[in-house]
Amino acid sequence: MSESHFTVQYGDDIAGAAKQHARPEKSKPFAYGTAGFRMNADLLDSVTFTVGILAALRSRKLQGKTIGVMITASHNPARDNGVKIVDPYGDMLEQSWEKHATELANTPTGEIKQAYERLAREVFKSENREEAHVIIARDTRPSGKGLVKALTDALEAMGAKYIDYGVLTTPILHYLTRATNTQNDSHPYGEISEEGYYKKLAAGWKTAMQYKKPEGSLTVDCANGVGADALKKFLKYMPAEDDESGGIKINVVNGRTDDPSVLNEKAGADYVKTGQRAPESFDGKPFERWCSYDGDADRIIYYFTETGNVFRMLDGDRIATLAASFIGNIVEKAGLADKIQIAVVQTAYANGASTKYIEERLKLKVECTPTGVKHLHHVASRYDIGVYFEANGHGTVLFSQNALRQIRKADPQSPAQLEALTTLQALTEFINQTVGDALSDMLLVEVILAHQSGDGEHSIAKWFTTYTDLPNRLLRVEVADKNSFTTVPDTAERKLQTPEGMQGKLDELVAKYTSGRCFVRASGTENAVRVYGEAASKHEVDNLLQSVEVMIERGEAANKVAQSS
Ligand code: 16G
Ligand code: MG
Repeated sequence: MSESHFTVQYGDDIAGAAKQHARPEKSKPFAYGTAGFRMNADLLDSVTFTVGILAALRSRKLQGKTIGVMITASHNPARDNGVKIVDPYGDMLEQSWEKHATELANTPTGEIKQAYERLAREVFKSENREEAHVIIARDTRPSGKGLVKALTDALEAMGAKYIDYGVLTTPILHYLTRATNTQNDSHPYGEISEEGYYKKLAAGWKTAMQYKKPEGSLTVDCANGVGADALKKFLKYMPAEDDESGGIKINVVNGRTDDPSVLNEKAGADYVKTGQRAPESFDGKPFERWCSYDGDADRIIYYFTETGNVFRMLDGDRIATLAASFIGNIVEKAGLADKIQIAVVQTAYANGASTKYIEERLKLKVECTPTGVKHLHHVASRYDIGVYFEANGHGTVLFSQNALRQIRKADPQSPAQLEALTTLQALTEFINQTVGDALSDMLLVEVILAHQSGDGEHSIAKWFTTYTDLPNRLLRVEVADKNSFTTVPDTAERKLQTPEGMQGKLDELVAKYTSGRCFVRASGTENAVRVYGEAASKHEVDNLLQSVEVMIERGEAANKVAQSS
């Protein structure tokens, strides 16, 4: 730590303000995890206060750029809440700052001022009198309002300027953060308002759909969360349902945001994905398109039933393959294939069949990263076009400056090339460049399906039959200490380092199964480990996962004996 002796500005009132948001004495250590702090809302007041301190500090460190703070616990039950920081271009807080967030959150209330000053010295290196700017939004949880108060009390004590945007989806807050910070650039990201976001998405949609009419209707399960409010507002900017160019009928279900107790209850992307089942209120006729958002609308899962009531789900892997194949195709049609490199970024949870399809059929590069949007986003941003999705439905498509330039300056040589370029340009407009976004991803899927419809077969059924998933299962195993499960660096969580010897045993087990694959990692959000497995048949995968569970439980039992003797 630097021992510089410059005067640390601001924060004089921080000690007094902190007392109003005291850290509970006996609380467990808090950690800024995969997606910020998330826990029972009753424990979050002091944590959110410290996030306010850090957000102001981060803004000053970045010459007064605007930092976003989102208060949400996504798909968790209504009693939980969470808080996370958004960096100026709309991506997640830079990883090296996560430890600062954790440290401040764990500082006893009486020592906050000293901790702030120590941290300011460490990160600023010299005196800093920048103005700090922060914008705030929250989801529909009842605890959100009180947490915003904790946050703004800290911002006021830090002398930061802030705007509280009230209830918004997570991706809209990310959008606003980037729009605010790029307003004076040659290509501003968009108007700095919630309406600006809806207008940008609707304009892109209209351009992409100018010659198309989607087949049938789409029904959206909004998990009784903030996505419902956003979607209803957004629909006012869309072409009329019966408009021949781009008109679409969108029904909203599970859109009750007036009753917090129903948030994420038997509904939403997580409910559908983890249970591989339809949400409450589902009454889809065969081949009708449905999708589910999660509680803060940054995840999406599609599904439909086939005749005979067979439930078919299209998860993040399917959206990634659909998007990569469509975008690859129009990039080629637009004559840009040799100027724009496309890659797909997945995690180890991606079904092996999707990876094989992308590599062998689409002939695109696949990268695998650890779990968590920030990791995928980071890698995807290295490519001209980076398609990234987690199987659970988090994801988006990123376009680099080079890709945008190539698309802008391309000179179409035929009507087909013009159409491909126009569609590509429209995608760059409405696909959220900051983070996965259920609303924008939904438009992406709908545009693609509309472009692929028309030969008599239902476009969603055709999408489903592109490849066949390998049978797979995900298990959650409770362990005494999930931190005793660590993975080898740079293996994207696919190999265990500890407990010692466990990976060897796992490899031996997996080798016994046809097309077997299995990995174990500690959850970043719960005190448990997750076991994911695939094999050629359902019977084999069930058998494999059962053996792995027994192996982990034996390890735990042996550990217990060793500790008590
Ligand atoms: C968080 C992550 C999500 C990840 C999940 C894994 C964000 C915005 N969210 O919800 O991407 O898939 O954690 O949870 O990054 P796990 O570590 O408990 O398996
Ligand atoms: Mg979410």
